[in-house]
Amino acid sequence: MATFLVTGSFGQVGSDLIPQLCKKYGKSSVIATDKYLPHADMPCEMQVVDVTDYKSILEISRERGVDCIIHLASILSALGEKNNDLAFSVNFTGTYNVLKVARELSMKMVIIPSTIGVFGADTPRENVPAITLTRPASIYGISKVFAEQISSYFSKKYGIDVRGLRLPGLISYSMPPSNGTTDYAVDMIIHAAKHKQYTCYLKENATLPMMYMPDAIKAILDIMSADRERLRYNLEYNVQAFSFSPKDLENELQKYLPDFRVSYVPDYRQEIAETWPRSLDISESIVDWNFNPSYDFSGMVRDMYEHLSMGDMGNE
Ligand code: AKB
Repeated sequence: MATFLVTGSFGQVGSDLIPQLCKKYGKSSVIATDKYLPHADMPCEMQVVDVTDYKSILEISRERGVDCIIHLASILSALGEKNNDLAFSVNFTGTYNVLKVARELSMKMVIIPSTIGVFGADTPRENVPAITLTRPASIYGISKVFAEQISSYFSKKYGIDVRGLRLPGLISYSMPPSNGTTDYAVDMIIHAAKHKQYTCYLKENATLPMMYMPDAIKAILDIMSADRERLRYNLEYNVQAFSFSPKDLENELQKYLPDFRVSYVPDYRQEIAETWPRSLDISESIVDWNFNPSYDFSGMVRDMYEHLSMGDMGNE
Protein backbone atom coordinates (compact mmCIF):
# COMPACT_ATOMS: atom_id res chain seq x y z
CA MET A 1 0.00 0.00 0.00
CA ALA A 2 1.44 3.40 -1.02
CA THR A 3 1.63 6.42 1.28
CA PHE A 4 0.66 9.66 -0.46
CA LEU A 5 1.67 13.16 0.55
CA VAL A 6 -0.38 15.87 -1.12
CA THR A 7 0.93 19.45 -1.25
CA GLY A 8 -1.44 22.42 -1.62
CA SER A 9 -4.22 20.16 -0.33
CA PHE A 10 -6.70 22.86 0.56
CA GLY A 11 -6.89 24.51 -2.84
CA GLN A 12 -9.54 23.92 -5.50
CA VAL A 13 -8.21 20.55 -6.76
CA GLY A 14 -7.00 19.20 -3.41
CA SER A 15 -10.34 19.77 -1.69
CA ASP A 16 -11.99 17.40 -4.14
CA LEU A 17 -9.07 15.03 -4.70
CA ILE A 18 -8.27 14.20 -1.05
CA PRO A 19 -11.66 12.58 -0.25
CA GLN A 20 -11.44 10.48 -3.44
CA LEU A 21 -7.84 9.44 -2.68
CA CYS A 22 -8.92 8.39 0.83
CA LYS A 23 -11.81 6.43 -0.65
CA LYS A 24 -9.59 4.64 -3.15
CA TYR A 25 -6.45 4.03 -1.08
CA GLY A 26 -7.65 4.33 2.55
CA LYS A 27 -7.52 7.30 4.96
CA SER A 28 -4.35 6.13 6.64
CA SER A 29 -2.50 6.24 3.29
CA VAL A 30 -3.02 9.96 2.71
CA ILE A 31 -1.28 12.96 4.35
CA ALA A 32 -2.88 16.25 3.33
CA THR A 33 -0.46 19.15 3.63
CA ASP A 34 -0.51 22.85 2.98
CA LYS A 35 1.29 25.98 4.12
CA TYR A 36 -1.57 26.71 6.52
CA LEU A 37 -4.17 24.33 7.88
CA PRO A 38 -7.76 25.39 7.31
CA HIS A 39 -10.59 25.08 9.80
CA ALA A 40 -12.34 22.68 7.44
CA ASP A 41 -12.06 18.98 8.15
CA MET A 42 -10.27 16.53 5.91
CA PRO A 43 -10.92 12.79 6.07
CA CYS A 44 -7.20 12.12 6.71
CA GLU A 45 -4.19 13.40 8.64
CA MET A 46 -3.31 17.06 8.00
CA GLN A 47 0.17 18.56 8.33
CA VAL A 48 1.79 21.92 7.68
CA VAL A 49 4.34 21.69 4.84
CA ASP A 50 5.81 24.69 3.05
CA VAL A 51 6.95 23.53 -0.40
CA THR A 52 9.50 26.33 -0.61
CA ASP A 53 11.32 24.67 2.31
CA TYR A 54 13.10 21.50 1.13
CA LYS A 55 13.64 20.21 4.67
CA SER A 56 9.98 20.55 5.56
CA ILE A 57 9.02 18.18 2.69
CA LEU A 58 11.97 15.83 3.26
CA GLU A 59 11.46 15.35 7.00
CA ILE A 60 7.81 14.39 6.91
CA SER A 61 8.29 12.25 3.80
CA ARG A 62 11.15 10.33 5.38
CA GLU A 63 9.45 9.99 8.77
CA ARG A 64 6.20 8.70 7.30
CA GLY A 65 7.59 6.54 4.50
CA VAL A 66 5.92 8.57 1.75
CA ASP A 67 6.30 6.91 -1.63
CA CYS A 68 4.24 9.22 -3.81
CA ILE A 69 3.94 13.03 -3.70
CA ILE A 70 0.97 14.65 -5.41
CA HIS A 71 2.21 18.19 -5.88
CA LEU A 72 -0.77 20.53 -6.15
CA ALA A 73 0.75 23.63 -4.52
CA SER A 74 0.89 26.33 -7.18
CA ILE A 75 0.39 30.04 -7.68
CA LEU A 76 -2.05 30.41 -10.56
CA SER A 77 -1.89 32.73 -13.54
CA ALA A 78 -3.56 35.89 -12.25
CA LEU A 79 -1.78 36.03 -8.87
CA GLY A 80 1.53 35.11 -10.54
CA GLU A 81 1.32 38.29 -12.61
CA LYS A 82 0.80 40.37 -9.46
CA ASN A 83 3.48 38.64 -7.42
CA ASN A 84 6.32 37.22 -9.54
CA ASP A 85 8.49 36.44 -6.50
CA LEU A 86 5.79 34.34 -4.85
CA ALA A 87 5.16 32.49 -8.12
CA PHE A 88 8.87 31.86 -8.49
CA SER A 89 9.35 30.47 -4.99
CA VAL A 90 6.23 28.27 -4.94
CA ASN A 91 6.17 27.15 -8.57
CA PHE A 92 9.85 26.84 -9.45
CA THR A 93 11.57 26.20 -6.10
CA GLY A 94 8.62 24.21 -4.72
CA THR A 95 8.50 21.89 -7.74
CA TYR A 96 12.27 21.42 -7.72
CA ASN A 97 12.19 20.64 -3.98
CA VAL A 98 9.47 18.02 -4.44
CA LEU A 99 11.46 16.28 -7.18
CA LYS A 100 14.66 16.40 -5.13
CA VAL A 101 12.88 14.78 -2.17
CA ALA A 102 11.48 12.10 -4.48
CA ARG A 103 14.99 11.43 -5.75
CA GLU A 104 16.51 11.42 -2.26
CA LEU A 105 13.93 8.93 -0.95
CA SER A 106 13.67 6.89 -4.18
CA MET A 107 9.92 7.42 -4.35
CA LYS A 108 7.72 5.34 -6.59
CA MET A 109 5.90 8.21 -8.23
CA VAL A 110 5.36 12.00 -8.33
CA ILE A 111 2.22 13.60 -9.74
CA ILE A 112 2.45 17.22 -10.94
CA PRO A 113 -0.46 18.86 -12.76
CA SER A 114 0.52 21.13 -15.64
CA THR A 115 -1.84 23.57 -17.36
CA ILE A 116 -3.10 25.07 -20.61
CA GLY A 117 -1.06 28.08 -19.39
CA VAL A 118 2.06 26.48 -20.94
CA PHE A 119 0.82 27.60 -24.36
CA GLY A 120 1.50 31.06 -25.74
CA ALA A 121 0.55 33.45 -28.50
CA ASP A 122 2.53 31.52 -31.11
CA THR A 123 0.84 28.17 -30.31
CA PRO A 124 -2.04 27.30 -32.67
CA ARG A 125 -5.37 28.33 -31.13
CA GLU A 126 -7.50 25.31 -32.08
CA ASN A 127 -7.05 21.59 -31.46
CA VAL A 128 -3.55 22.10 -30.03
CA PRO A 129 -1.44 18.92 -30.01
CA ALA A 130 0.49 17.76 -26.93
CA ILE A 131 3.83 18.51 -28.53
CA THR A 132 3.89 22.02 -29.95
CA LEU A 133 5.46 25.41 -29.23
CA THR A 134 5.20 26.21 -25.52
CA ARG A 135 6.34 29.81 -25.16
CA PRO A 136 3.93 31.23 -22.55
CA ALA A 137 3.37 34.89 -21.71
CA SER A 138 2.73 34.49 -17.95
CA ILE A 139 5.14 33.55 -15.17
CA TYR A 140 2.68 30.79 -14.22
CA GLY A 141 2.95 29.35 -17.73
CA ILE A 142 6.74 29.64 -17.68
CA SER A 143 6.85 27.84 -14.32
CA LYS A 144 4.72 25.00 -15.70
CA VAL A 145 6.93 24.68 -18.80
CA PHE A 146 9.77 24.38 -16.27
CA ALA A 147 7.75 21.71 -14.37
CA GLU A 148 7.22 19.77 -17.61
CA GLN A 149 10.89 19.95 -18.60
CA ILE A 150 12.39 19.24 -15.18
CA SER A 151 10.00 16.29 -14.76
CA SER A 152 11.23 14.76 -18.02
CA TYR A 153 14.79 15.40 -16.90
CA PHE A 154 14.29 13.71 -13.49
CA SER A 155 12.46 10.88 -15.14
CA LYS A 156 15.20 10.21 -17.72
CA LYS A 157 18.20 10.95 -15.53
CA TYR A 158 17.06 9.47 -12.19
CA GLY A 159 14.34 7.03 -13.25
CA ILE A 160 11.58 8.75 -11.24
CA ASP A 161 8.08 8.05 -12.52
CA VAL A 162 6.72 11.61 -12.83
CA ARG A 163 3.23 11.93 -14.29
CA GLY A 164 0.79 14.73 -14.92
CA LEU A 165 -1.69 16.32 -17.23
CA ARG A 166 -2.37 19.81 -18.57
CA LEU A 167 -5.46 20.94 -16.71
CA PRO A 168 -7.79 23.41 -18.42
CA GLY A 169 -10.06 25.80 -16.47
CA LEU A 170 -11.73 23.73 -13.74
CA ILE A 171 -15.29 24.24 -12.57
CA SER A 172 -16.23 23.13 -9.06
CA TYR A 173 -18.52 23.97 -6.18
CA SER A 174 -16.66 22.49 -3.18
CA MET A 175 -14.07 25.23 -3.04
CA PRO A 176 -13.97 28.43 -5.07
CA PRO A 177 -10.87 28.71 -7.29
CA SER A 178 -8.49 31.50 -6.43
CA ASN A 179 -6.38 33.71 -8.58
CA GLY A 180 -6.66 32.02 -11.96
CA THR A 181 -7.74 33.45 -15.30
CA THR A 182 -10.51 30.88 -15.76
CA ASP A 183 -12.08 31.56 -12.32
CA TYR A 184 -14.71 33.82 -13.89
CA ALA A 185 -16.72 30.73 -14.87
CA VAL A 186 -17.27 29.59 -11.27
CA ASP A 187 -17.88 33.20 -10.18
CA MET A 188 -20.48 33.70 -12.87
CA ILE A 189 -22.39 30.56 -11.86
CA ILE A 190 -22.21 31.58 -8.16
CA HIS A 191 -23.66 34.99 -9.04
CA ALA A 192 -26.44 33.43 -11.09
CA ALA A 193 -27.32 30.98 -8.30
CA LYS A 194 -27.57 33.94 -5.91
CA HIS A 195 -29.74 35.83 -8.44
CA LYS A 196 -27.10 38.54 -8.79
CA GLN A 197 -25.84 40.15 -11.99
CA TYR A 198 -22.16 39.55 -12.85
CA THR A 199 -19.31 41.68 -14.19
CA CYS A 200 -16.86 39.55 -16.16
CA TYR A 201 -13.16 40.43 -16.46
CA LEU A 202 -12.80 38.57 -19.78
CA LYS A 203 -14.30 39.56 -23.12
CA GLU A 204 -17.54 37.83 -24.02
CA ASN A 205 -15.88 35.84 -26.83
CA ALA A 206 -12.86 34.58 -24.80
CA THR A 207 -13.33 30.87 -25.49
CA LEU A 208 -11.14 28.56 -23.38
CA PRO A 209 -10.85 24.79 -22.73
CA MET A 210 -12.62 23.72 -19.53
CA MET A 211 -13.65 20.66 -17.50
CA TYR A 212 -15.89 19.83 -14.54
CA MET A 213 -14.01 18.88 -11.37
CA PRO A 214 -15.34 15.29 -11.04
CA ASP A 215 -13.80 14.57 -14.46
CA ALA A 216 -10.51 16.25 -13.45
CA ILE A 217 -10.31 14.13 -10.29
CA LYS A 218 -11.08 10.96 -12.25
CA ALA A 219 -8.40 11.93 -14.80
CA ILE A 220 -5.77 12.41 -12.07
CA LEU A 221 -6.65 9.05 -10.47
CA ASP A 222 -6.64 7.38 -13.89
CA ILE A 223 -3.24 8.66 -14.92
CA MET A 224 -1.86 7.60 -11.53
CA SER A 225 -2.90 4.03 -12.11
CA ALA A 226 -2.08 3.91 -15.84
CA ASP A 227 0.45 1.42 -17.14
CA ARG A 228 3.79 3.32 -17.35
CA GLU A 229 4.71 1.39 -20.48
CA ARG A 230 1.79 2.99 -22.29
CA LEU A 231 2.64 6.57 -21.25
CA ARG A 232 4.70 8.36 -23.86
CA TYR A 233 4.94 11.64 -21.88
CA ASN A 234 5.45 12.83 -18.33
CA LEU A 235 3.24 15.93 -17.84
CA GLU A 236 2.38 16.84 -21.44
CA TYR A 237 -1.06 15.23 -21.60
CA ASN A 238 -3.79 17.60 -22.83
CA VAL A 239 -7.20 17.22 -21.16
CA GLN A 240 -10.46 19.11 -21.60
CA ALA A 241 -14.14 18.19 -21.76
CA PHE A 242 -15.52 21.22 -23.65
CA SER A 243 -14.70 24.81 -24.61
CA PHE A 244 -16.93 27.79 -23.96
CA SER A 245 -16.81 31.58 -23.86
CA PRO A 246 -18.22 33.84 -21.13
CA LYS A 247 -21.14 34.64 -23.46
CA ASP A 248 -21.87 30.91 -23.97
CA LEU A 249 -22.02 30.52 -20.18
CA GLU A 250 -24.24 33.58 -19.78
CA ASN A 251 -26.63 32.14 -22.42
CA GLU A 252 -26.66 28.71 -20.74
CA LEU A 253 -27.41 30.24 -17.33
CA GLN A 254 -30.28 32.22 -18.83
CA LYS A 255 -32.03 28.87 -19.41
CA TYR A 256 -32.40 28.72 -15.61
CA LEU A 257 -32.68 32.46 -14.96
CA PRO A 258 -33.97 34.38 -17.99
CA ASP A 259 -33.20 37.73 -16.30
CA PHE A 260 -29.55 36.93 -15.60
CA ARG A 261 -27.21 39.46 -17.25
CA VAL A 262 -23.43 39.82 -17.49
CA SER A 263 -21.49 42.99 -18.23
CA TYR A 264 -18.02 42.71 -19.71
CA VAL A 265 -15.14 44.82 -18.34
CA PRO A 266 -11.93 43.08 -19.47
CA ASP A 267 -8.79 43.57 -17.36
CA TYR A 268 -5.22 42.17 -17.39
CA ARG A 269 -6.58 38.60 -17.26
CA GLN A 270 -7.99 39.06 -20.78
CA GLU A 271 -4.39 39.48 -22.01
CA ILE A 272 -3.50 36.11 -20.44
CA ALA A 273 -6.59 34.41 -21.90
CA GLU A 274 -5.76 35.75 -25.38
CA THR A 275 -2.52 33.75 -25.39
CA TRP A 276 -4.24 30.46 -24.44
CA PRO A 277 -5.77 28.02 -26.94
CA ARG A 278 -9.49 27.74 -27.58
CA SER A 279 -9.38 23.94 -27.80
CA LEU A 280 -6.94 21.06 -27.34
CA ASP A 281 -6.24 17.79 -29.10
CA ILE A 282 -6.84 15.20 -26.36
CA SER A 283 -6.32 12.11 -28.53
CA GLU A 284 -3.06 11.01 -26.90
CA SER A 285 -4.67 11.09 -23.43
CA ILE A 286 -7.46 8.89 -24.78
CA VAL A 287 -5.06 6.43 -26.39
CA ASP A 288 -2.45 6.28 -23.60
CA TRP A 289 -4.59 6.20 -20.44
CA ASN A 290 -8.24 6.13 -21.56
CA PHE A 291 -9.15 9.73 -20.70
CA ASN A 292 -12.93 9.83 -20.88
CA PRO A 293 -14.73 12.81 -19.29
CA SER A 294 -18.43 12.33 -18.61
CA TYR A 295 -19.83 15.85 -18.21
CA ASP A 296 -20.67 17.97 -21.22
CA PHE A 297 -21.10 21.75 -21.00
CA SER A 298 -24.84 21.79 -20.27
CA GLY A 299 -24.58 18.83 -17.83
CA MET A 300 -21.84 20.68 -15.92
CA VAL A 301 -23.85 23.93 -15.75
CA ARG A 302 -26.97 22.07 -14.57
CA ASP A 303 -25.08 20.22 -11.84
CA MET A 304 -23.20 23.34 -10.68
CA TYR A 305 -26.34 25.44 -10.68
CA GLU A 306 -28.26 22.84 -8.66
CA HIS A 307 -25.49 22.46 -6.07
CA LEU A 308 -24.90 26.20 -5.72
CA SER A 309 -28.63 26.95 -5.50
CA MET A 310 -28.70 24.55 -2.53
CA GLY A 311 -25.88 26.56 -0.92
CA ASP A 312 -23.25 23.84 -1.44
CA MET A 313 -20.17 26.01 -2.01
CA GLY A 314 -17.51 24.89 0.44
CA ASN A 315 -19.70 22.20 1.96
CA GLU A 316 -18.43 19.07 0.27
C1 AKB B 1 -5.67 29.52 -14.28
O1 AKB B 1 -6.62 30.13 -14.81
O2 AKB B 1 -4.60 30.07 -13.98
C2 AKB B 1 -5.80 28.03 -14.05
C3 AKB B 1 -5.27 27.25 -15.19
C4 AKB B 1 -5.97 27.23 -16.48
O3 AKB B 1 -4.27 26.60 -15.05
N1 AKB B 1 -7.18 27.71 -13.83
